[in-house]
Amino acid sequence: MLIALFVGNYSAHAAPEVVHKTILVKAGEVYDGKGKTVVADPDTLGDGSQKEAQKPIFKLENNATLKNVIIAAPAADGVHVYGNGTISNVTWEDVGEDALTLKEPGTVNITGGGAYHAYDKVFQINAEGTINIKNFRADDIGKLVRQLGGSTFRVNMTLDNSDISNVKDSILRSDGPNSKAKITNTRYHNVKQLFKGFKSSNTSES
Ligand code: ADA
Ligand code: CA
Ligand code: CA
Repeated sequence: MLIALFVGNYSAHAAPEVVHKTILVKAGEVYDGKGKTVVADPDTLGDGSQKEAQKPIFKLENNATLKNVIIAAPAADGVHVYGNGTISNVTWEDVGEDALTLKEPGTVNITGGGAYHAYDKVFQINAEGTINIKNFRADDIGKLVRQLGGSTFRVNMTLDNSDISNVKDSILRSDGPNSKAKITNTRYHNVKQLFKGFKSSNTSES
């Protein structure tokens, strides 16, 4: 009886699913990975190195949700978000070029999950908007959030109730005088800088 149940349902150690073509999550839809692990096909999406112009494993249209997924190596260009997005319980075990990019203006809410071993950036913000990160864990990264270098569109970054360790550069980084950053209730270990490139009056930590 027990054996029959395991054969039917037990998938905690299943081989990762290799994604050959970007998975599109359409506007307003939910992709629930139910705990599965995915990796990119390095030949079609990207090898997860620091080479630019790799393809994402997931592309989220406006108001889409991605949840309960583990992204392992190679992770290519991770997740691209076009507009608002909800990311819940997604873990990047070994971040690729970066983990997630905001490609069009919107608000991204990232709750739970974590990101590990990012040579440079975890969350890349290439459009005006807000990124709220909560109950997150990150370790061995360059930066947790990076507003596109040299850009001055307005970005609002918040980080709450998280645990961040071994950060080579900074947790939240911008070059934009209009962007804001707020960290609350968060533990750090071996973090070089909390904020970089903001007007100091636009940052707060408590
Ligand atoms: C770098 C690069 C940008 C863009 C970005 C990204 O900042 O200079 O052109 O490719 O990475 O989205 O990964
Ligand atoms: Ca990049
Ligand atoms: Ca990228």
